[in-house]
Amino acid sequence: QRIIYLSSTSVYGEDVAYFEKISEIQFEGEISNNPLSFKYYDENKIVLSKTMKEHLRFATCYWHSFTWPGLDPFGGPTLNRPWMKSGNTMEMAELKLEEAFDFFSKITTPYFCFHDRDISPEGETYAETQKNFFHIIDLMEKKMSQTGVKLLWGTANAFSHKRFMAGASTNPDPEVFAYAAAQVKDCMNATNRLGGENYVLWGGREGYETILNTNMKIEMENLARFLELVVNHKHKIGFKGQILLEPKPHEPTKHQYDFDSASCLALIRKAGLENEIKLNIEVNHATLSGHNFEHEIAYAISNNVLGSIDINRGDTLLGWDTDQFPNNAHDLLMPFYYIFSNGGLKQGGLNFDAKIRRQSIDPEDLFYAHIGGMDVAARVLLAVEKMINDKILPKYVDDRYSNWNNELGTFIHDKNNDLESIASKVINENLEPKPKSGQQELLENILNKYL
Ligand code: XLS
Ligand code: NI
Ligand code: NI
Repeated sequence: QRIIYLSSTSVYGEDVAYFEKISEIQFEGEISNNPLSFKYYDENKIVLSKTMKEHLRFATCYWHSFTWPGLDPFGGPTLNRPWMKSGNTMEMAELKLEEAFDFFSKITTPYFCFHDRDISPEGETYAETQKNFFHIIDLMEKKMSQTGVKLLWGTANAFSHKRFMAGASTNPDPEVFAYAAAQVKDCMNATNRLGGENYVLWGGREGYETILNTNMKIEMENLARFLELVVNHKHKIGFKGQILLEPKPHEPTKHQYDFDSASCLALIRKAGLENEIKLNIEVNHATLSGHNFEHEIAYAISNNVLGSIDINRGDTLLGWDTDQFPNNAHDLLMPFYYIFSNGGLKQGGLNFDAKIRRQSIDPEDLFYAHIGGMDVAARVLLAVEKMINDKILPKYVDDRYSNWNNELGTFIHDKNNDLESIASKVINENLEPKPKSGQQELLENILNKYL
């Protein structure tokens, strides 16, 4: 059921379907040799009392998969997509929408995510940009109801255009702040209209290159003000989704205020919005910040700010955001264990903020990439189910902290006590802590059996 859009026929002379040769991807199981089938992701399979589809909540992303043309710092586009042939025009935007929804349906991710600038081009003025955007949003609303594909989150791109070269909400020029505010307002309204379950803020250039020209205090106060405006707008329009902040340590800017989960939480607290904003944690951003993914997940869960996940991976030999599709089960095991033993993704999901390599130029490559990512996540979910049911890890952890339930633990937390009364216990009761093994190798060996 292809929608009739303004003008693609005038560009091609026919109705072109880029993914025409590929049909909907089916679960065929481990025995199948068909590369265009799922080996582990069986969307209706029940795991931990819900279907895989309900747990994993996969989303395809519009930007890396449909907007990025294969550029790298040394070379131009390699991906010769029909919707890129005549530049960033409205005709191309309509065609891209058509092809993107064809892909979403065939790969069977129940969700997608987009930036405002992925789906429609900028005009000469903001008013024209806005008109372009809402024209595509109208068509998108139709495609969503035709296909049943839902929106995990929307976001505004306030980092690509040169007006944002010194940041968006942290720009020294308030006109840039206002411009970003206009974009975010429109994108939140669109996300709300499309029934999006979250709205993401990724800073992009909310940081600085050199302190020589930077007033950090003003920049951080303005960023906090921006967060406050976003939350107020959410309530004004009655948006039911979660507002999420996405940490990233650097790239594009050298120092980013949203460096990691902890820095983001500090910003959220600076704005007094700890009950309003959660985090969208990305694997490759975690590793670039010098943490691993499980640390970022555990930090967010421990502080009740886990919102959603951008699921990709980096390359240990390359020091930048390679945004590759996940394919390493070991790296996902502990993060998924934390997530699914703490209530799962809830309103969040697993967004493939991941791109194929620039040499992967065939239509099938985009399918292989997503199939691999979905299969590895499904495999890890199955392993996590066993881990949770076996209850081995909690036994070790609970045991390690069990003395906190005893008299001394209670005494320390009693607000009537102070450093002096605690210290006097050491002398009066002759306390002499006995070191205990952390048993790391034993626990690592236990993990192995689940993979
Ligand atoms: C870039 C970010 C970006 C956000 C959305 O590194 O991951 O893709 O997810 O703006
Ligand atoms: Ni991301
Ligand atoms: Ni990334």
